[in-house]
Amino acid sequence: MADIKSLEEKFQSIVDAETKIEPKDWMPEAYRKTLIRQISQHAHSEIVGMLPEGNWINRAPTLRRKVGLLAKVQDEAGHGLYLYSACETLGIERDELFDQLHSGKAKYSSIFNYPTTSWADIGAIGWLVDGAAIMNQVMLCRTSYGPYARAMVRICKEESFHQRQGYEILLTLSKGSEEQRAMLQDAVNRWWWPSLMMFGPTGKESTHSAQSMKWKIKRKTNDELRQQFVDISIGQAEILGVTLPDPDLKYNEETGHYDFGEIDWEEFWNVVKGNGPCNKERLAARVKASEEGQWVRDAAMAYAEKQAKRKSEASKVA
Ligand code: BYC
Repeated sequence: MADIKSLEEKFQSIVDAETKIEPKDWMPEAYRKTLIRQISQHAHSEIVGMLPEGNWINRAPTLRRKVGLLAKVQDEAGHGLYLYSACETLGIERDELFDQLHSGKAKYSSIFNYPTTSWADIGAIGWLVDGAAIMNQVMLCRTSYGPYARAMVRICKEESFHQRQGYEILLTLSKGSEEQRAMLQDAVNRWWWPSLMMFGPTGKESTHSAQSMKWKIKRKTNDELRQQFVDISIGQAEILGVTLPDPDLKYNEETGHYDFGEIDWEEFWNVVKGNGPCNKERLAARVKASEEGQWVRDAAMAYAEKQAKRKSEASKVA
């Protein structure tokens, strides 16, 4: 027992000194579990996050828009793969992670359970959803676990391209016809609140925050990041000529930040628990893709085994 305590103290001093923790280093079991939970949820979010946008690839209004959207969705698949790889360094198999997603045991970001009903939604996802994601993920480039921090550096670079492609779609709509401006406003009205929910629960409801901050897995609280996101979005909304759907949004001279209205936490928890508008559809799509792709994985495994066998036979002969 005393040994564990001294190992934990040493671990904390390494974290406090801003030295990265690497896969083979000793780490508290709870640190490992927290990371597996967070990194796998993040990976699942990237993979499920391809679905709402994938819905618009063959309906993009121009070839340029289609190419941009295809590249973005492809990047998201890549992000999922870097994150699953980072997660595997903590001693869990990818199949187990997939099983957790497909059985509904693992969470993924609430935001991907909302439908994309118009082209403006693709712009709003880029501006607000990727904007919120970057706000949260920039701090993760400095997270204490080395493989996660390194994966996040590349992810953040790509996310900023995503955010700009979305904002540019909206900027174009903002200069368009009356119908296009109405479509833009409608998308912002629907995506604003769910984007604020992406940052997670407030205050003490955020059960993991205190420990994750101590371990420097998280560097800022959900509320700090949400506030930063609100502050930065106001000027961007003005440029687009849209209003944000919150009558309580007001600059507070004392705090130097924008006050905003109460988030509908009942809606948030409902979506997190699987009862959002698209939860069932999203999971069913992932399960179907996994089942239909089984033969590809089987063929790849059979090929790898054949190659390994040939190599070992060749080395016996030599
Ligand atoms: N949705 O103690 P808390 C993207 C859960 S992908 C669902 O604050 P934590 C993108 C939380 O898991 C964006 N569940 O937790 C991709 C916990 O439940 P469990 C995803 C949520 O982990 C494609 C409970 O609530 N980004 O960028 O300290 C296209 C208590 O919460 C949510 C990441 O995953 C939610 N929104 O903080 C476009 C970033 N929020 O696990 C864009 C990495 C909370 O105890 N993750 N919960 O059952 C994080 O930074 C943190 O995990 C969070 C939550 C800030 C999300």
